[in-house]
Amino acid sequence: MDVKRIALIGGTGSGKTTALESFCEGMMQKGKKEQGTAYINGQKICCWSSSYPETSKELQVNTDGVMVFLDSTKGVTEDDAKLMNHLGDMNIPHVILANKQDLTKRKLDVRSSAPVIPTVARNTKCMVGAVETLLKIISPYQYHQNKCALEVVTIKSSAD
Ligand SMILES: Nc1nc2c(ncn2[C@@H]2O[C@H](COP(=O)(O)OP(=O)(O)OP(=O)(O)O)[C@@H](O)[C@H]2O)c(=O)[nH]1
Ligand SMILES: [Mg+2]
Repeated sequence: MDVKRIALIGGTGSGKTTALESFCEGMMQKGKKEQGTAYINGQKICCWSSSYPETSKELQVNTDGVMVFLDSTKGVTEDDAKLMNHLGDMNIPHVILANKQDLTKRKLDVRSSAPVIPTVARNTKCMVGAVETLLKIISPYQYHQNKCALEVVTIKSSAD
């Protein structure tokens, strides 16, 4: 089965672990490194989190998409800006999460053409919505196919 690999990257305390816990099952934790799996809209995803300073080498080989976590109470840091530039330059599909929106309504100065999504990490619905946006960017066709397949299953089971 096709599995999309998604990295959650951001500064320490930006909400990566909280987010993973809100929508992943089978979380594996090794010190600060963690990994989890989830099914979103019929798509299996494998997610892991990573704080700065991490090299971006791993990203290019293993990653289908990235969720950039910004702590809205802190604003955009130099590391955040560097990461967003890198993702843009390398054409790596990504979304930018302006997290902790329950604490501030501050508008972040994000210089990127990627979607900026306001989030609250422990809100599962909000996080699933953000993952769906990323899946649509990774492959709009596959996203649509998965959704259609799910609808068939739902219609079948409601007819039983
Ligand atoms: N109010 C609020 N608190 C949040 C939100 N996201 C995370 N937090 C809190 O912020 C703190 C840090 O969150 P973590 O999820 O541990 O952050 P992290 O990105 O995993 O941090 P590192 O593992 O150190 O890199 C915790 O106390 C969370 O409860 C949010 O959206 N709103
Ligand atoms: Mg963490």
